[in-house]
Amino acid sequence: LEKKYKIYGIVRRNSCVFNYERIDHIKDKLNLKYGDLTDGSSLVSIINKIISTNPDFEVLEIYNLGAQSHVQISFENPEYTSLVDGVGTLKLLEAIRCLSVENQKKTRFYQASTSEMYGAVLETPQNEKTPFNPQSPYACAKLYSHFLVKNYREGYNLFACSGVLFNHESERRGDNFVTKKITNFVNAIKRLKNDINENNDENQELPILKLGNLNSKRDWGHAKDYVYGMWLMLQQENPDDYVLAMEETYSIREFVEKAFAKINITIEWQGENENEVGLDSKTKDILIKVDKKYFRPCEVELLLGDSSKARNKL
Ligand code: F7E
Repeated sequence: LEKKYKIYGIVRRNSCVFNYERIDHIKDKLNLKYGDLTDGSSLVSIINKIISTNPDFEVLEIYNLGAQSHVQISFENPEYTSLVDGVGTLKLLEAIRCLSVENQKKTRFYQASTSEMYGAVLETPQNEKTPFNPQSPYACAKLYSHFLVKNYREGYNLFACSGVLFNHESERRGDNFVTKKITNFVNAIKRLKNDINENNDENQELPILKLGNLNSKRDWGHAKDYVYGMWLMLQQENPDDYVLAMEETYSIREFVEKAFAKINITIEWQGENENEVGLDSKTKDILIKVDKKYFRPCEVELLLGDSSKARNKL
């Protein structure tokens, strides 16, 4: 919007509720259409509509950020994840391939590839040349899309780029991703402690945060910077793939400790593996418990990006 683009977006129909919460403040400035990545004809008709209502358009940038993006849920819904995150990309690329040559030349495509494709990493740090070793239905579907983009770029000369993005977070992150889960909880504890102090209610029980693997490490950045990176990829003379990463890695355990430090609580860890707990070192209240429900059938233990190509070229 800051760049004065005319923006179209696709929304999925949901029963009962409008799921616009995260875009409510800008919704009136967007042209939203009902569609779905599993519904190829909806994608074709939306793209054709955009082109026919803007006959003199200079560039059409298509950002494919749609996905069933939760890694653990992809083990529970593997087919749906593959259809949206894999075949959905094929449907979009086909919609672009079938445009007239003139319109195709004005269309640029961005694919949200992911550091999850490195999986059980074969090299550290990970860059564009690192071999992939995916560990979830999510990562396998994304890898299929990643190679499709390369294939359509080379085979049909489409301006199509993949950004291999490491974890990118913000206040809009969904509540069941680990950073938001932890920060929401720390916030709730802070409020509760304030209430307890104000009401002198020392019998009030504190809730417990249940987490999975505390030792996996992620290279986390801020989503806003990464979106700028996506846009830069589409402004280059030639399409290419790029890794975007902060080039620093931290464990979930360190994230927990740093988040609690913000409200002056030092976490003391006791026990091991699924019996591990985290206590407030002063009061000895248990604040965190490991719950094996959150362990994944295959875990991605370490991600650390090398984004020198993007840093040099973009
Ligand atoms: O997990 C561990 C979990 O779900 C991070 C998506 O945007 O980034 C994201 O994927 C780590 C994992 O993100 C809990 O086992 C421990 O090691 O926040 P997450 P993710 O799986 O890294 C990549 C780049 C994407 O492409 C994805 O779409 O944290 N972990 N305890 C936990 N994770 C969750 N969700 N919940 C826990 O209680």
